[in-house]
Amino acid sequence: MTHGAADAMYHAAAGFAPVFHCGRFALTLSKTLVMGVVNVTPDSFSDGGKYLDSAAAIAHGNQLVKEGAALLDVGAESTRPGAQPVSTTDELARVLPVLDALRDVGVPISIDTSKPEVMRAALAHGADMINDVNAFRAPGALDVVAASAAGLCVMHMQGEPRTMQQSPCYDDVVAEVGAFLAERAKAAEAAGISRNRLLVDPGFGFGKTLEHNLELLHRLDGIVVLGWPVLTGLSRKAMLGRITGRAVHERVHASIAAALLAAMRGASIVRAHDVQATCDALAVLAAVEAVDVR
Ligand code: HH2
Repeated sequence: MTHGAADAMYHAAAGFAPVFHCGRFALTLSKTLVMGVVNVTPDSFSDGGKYLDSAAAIAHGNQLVKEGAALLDVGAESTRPGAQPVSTTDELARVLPVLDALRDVGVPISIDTSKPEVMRAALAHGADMINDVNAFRAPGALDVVAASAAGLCVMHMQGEPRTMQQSPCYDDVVAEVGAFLAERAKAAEAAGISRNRLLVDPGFGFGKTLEHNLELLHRLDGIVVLGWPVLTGLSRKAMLGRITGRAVHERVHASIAAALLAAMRGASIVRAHDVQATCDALAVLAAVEAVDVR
């Protein structure tokens, strides 16, 4: 499906407005936006240790906004396969100074966390969005976010990060991921969160083999058709390493290709480490999609 076709589908879907409300912001999703990644971690698969120091993380966040990021996603716990959990105290000590310093950078600040205590503190410090790779399944998570005006990203993961890549298994990966996302998005709506505050994400690499990831990307329209705007995170991921044979820092070109494919299949937001390159590629796509061929 083309990006334009996906837009048309968004408009056609009953009750769906292509505007994402997150905290202080309302983002129009008429073209694919880039969410820049700020990992305040020692062990992220993509850039672990580079931005553990808050000053480096803050400088990086500012740089990503200059490069064109329409949102920033600040995370303090790696979710890479085999990652060890981080305590609430450590996660807060990493996240809050960076959030405080980046809050007025001019774009929504998303916090990548699965812990309700971290969500609560981040929202009190002015976070505009919570991105939860565990889809707000922790007890109390939905209630914490429902009490705010924040946006939510509900992501699919089979299993948990420590073990999720050991034996991922699906009969129909698109149908199963889609059913899970619809169930979690409806749970959020039942908790009082309006539809225009929700994004769904198939969770590339989270409990999926290369074949599962490729099928999800190939058939992304099967997730878009659910009616919630779709966020995808393919940047620098192992699946791109498997395809190209490249190490993690040599996956920029593959990441751009994957982001473009996701955008062309209807992704509204792409989560990316290489923001400027991703924005350039999406600008070319938007220019081509804007051609009026009557
Ligand atoms: N991927 C990662 C982390 N958070 N959130 C969403 N919604 N979708 C994703 O695909 C996603 C995510 C993993 O990437 P990264 O943050 O670079 O690595 P790590 O988890 O090792 O910090």
